[in-house]
Amino acid sequence: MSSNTSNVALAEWVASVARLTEPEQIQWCTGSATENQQLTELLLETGDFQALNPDTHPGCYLHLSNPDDVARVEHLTFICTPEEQDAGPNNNWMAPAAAHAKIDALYRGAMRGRTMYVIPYCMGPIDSPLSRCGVEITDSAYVVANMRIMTRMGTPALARIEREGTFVKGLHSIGDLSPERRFIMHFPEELSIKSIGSGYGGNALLGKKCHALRIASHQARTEGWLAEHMLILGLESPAGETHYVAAAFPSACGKTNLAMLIPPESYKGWKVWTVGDDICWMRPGEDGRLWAINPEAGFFGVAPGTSEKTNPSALASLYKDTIFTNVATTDDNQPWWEGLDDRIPAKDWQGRDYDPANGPAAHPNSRFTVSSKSCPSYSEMAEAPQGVPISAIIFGGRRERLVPLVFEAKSWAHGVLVGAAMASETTAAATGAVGVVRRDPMAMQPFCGYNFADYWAHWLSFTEKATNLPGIFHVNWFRKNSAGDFMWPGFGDNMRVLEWIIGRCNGSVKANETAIGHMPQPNDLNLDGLEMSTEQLEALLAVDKQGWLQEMEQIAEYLAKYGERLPAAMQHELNSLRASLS
Ligand code: GTP
Ligand code: SPV
Ligand code: MN
Repeated sequence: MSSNTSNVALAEWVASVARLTEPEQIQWCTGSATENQQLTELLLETGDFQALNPDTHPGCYLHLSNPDDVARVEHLTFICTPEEQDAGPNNNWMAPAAAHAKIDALYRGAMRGRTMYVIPYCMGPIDSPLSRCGVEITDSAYVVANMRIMTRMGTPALARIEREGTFVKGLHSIGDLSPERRFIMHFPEELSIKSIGSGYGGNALLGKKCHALRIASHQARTEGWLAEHMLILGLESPAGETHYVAAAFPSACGKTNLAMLIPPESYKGWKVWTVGDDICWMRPGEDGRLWAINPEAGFFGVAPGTSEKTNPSALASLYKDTIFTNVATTDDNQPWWEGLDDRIPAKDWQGRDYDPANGPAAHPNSRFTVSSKSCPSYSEMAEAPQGVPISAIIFGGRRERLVPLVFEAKSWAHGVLVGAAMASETTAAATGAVGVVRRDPMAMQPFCGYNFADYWAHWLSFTEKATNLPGIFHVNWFRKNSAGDFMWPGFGDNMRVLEWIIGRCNGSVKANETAIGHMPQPNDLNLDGLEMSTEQLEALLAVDKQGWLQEMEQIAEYLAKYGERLPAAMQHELNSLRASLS
């Protein structure tokens, strides 16, 4: 065993997991091309992969998951801290000893007849001081194939682990895929994760939500940085100046799309560069600014709605070396999903002949896994060890009503309240009802590895940690009119809002002072080439004081759940907002 690594803790952990799960063999992953080739052949043999049309989509494969295993499972996700209060009202909690006992019983013999893969990985550029390493043990070859795209996986990561001596331990088994025996457990104090019973996305690719958000948020708090559910983009102006922006929207609310935005035709010379589409790790630099890296190396993006019109850069990335999960296929075996184009699919996401009576052809949470380097807007800065300096932080959600197109927080503390007060209609990214408004502070409700009250206190503490903090903004692309249509065109046209935001950051545009924050006056937004009536725009920028007062009551009620632990500054911000509204 010890011949595979000089790190004794790693060798011992792998040996102990093997004793518990009893795999037929153990394979240490190097990340090499040969290894990936062999893995792909195996996945094709077992039927876990179907090759897609090699002429149109070389190196692309389709994976159809168990129909009971199609999204994250928040009710089966636990934070296991010694004290329940440390997990907070925002998390399901289990005592560590009870959690280990419960899940270890399910792991006993779970890998019999299977290969146990040991995947060393690095979250973030391999030579960045902001990056962190982990090792995932899994019995799913599909997980290995995805982790190879989503992280820096293999020999260089193992070398870093052996140099540094620390790593996050992630144990994953698909178990019997039964939702009754499915758990996603996190032990922040032990820097470890145990997941069983699901092979899907955030449940199984442990580097992503489990490590880079739940465990990392805990590490970030103790070490003075932030681990956030945010995209990172670079906005280059015609003058060649680039501003970096981080934005937190809940799952399936537009991060991948905004990160790859293509400006409207009237925006000659403007360009958006993609640094990341889902996760952002930020820490104060010596210059007092926040510097951010994308800990991931690939995109695990929502397929439905991705088209030449909405997100051409994403689409252009998907013609080679992509894993598609739960999409439909056309009669010539190309991947297909709702919103792609008007072709009629031949097979649905369960491999059945397509019949509209069975619902959408592609599962609403169907996804593509692709290297970020395949994206035409890929930013070389995604490899920069020091990260990129953040000029603005944007929060946003899906809100049919009330919440205007954009507003700017009056201060960092006000911005923290704006983030904490976020709400959004639920989506197919997690199991459960879709379209229900729920509180999703900083888009982290499913992902914060500790008590939100302590998390907000941590956010508030950045005024003491950094002297040049980014501005904080809130956007809503999803307002609807009485006919149920989106009032804002969204997608590429979101550039118009980004321009205003950058203008605010460098002091070149003015703003209206309103009760909820700073807002553009209608003619501050560049609407060249857009057909939009003055009434429509005014409606998008209106502040409905009565509606906001009601919203404040709901926010107050929500925050009250955190009791004594809620930072006093949050209550203070809330009180002053209410005062300005009445
Ligand atoms: P996760 O990967 O789950 O974290 O999702 P995400 O936040 O990256 O969301 P994504 O960009 O994949 O968008 C999800 C859905 O929202 C897709 O179906 C998009 O087409 C749609 N969407 C994205 N941006 C906009 C927008 O500006 N307006 C409208 N109306 N829809 C949008
Ligand atoms: C999300 O749900 O926010 C995702 C997809 O990015 S998953 O990796 O499944 O969490
Ligand atoms: Mn996400």
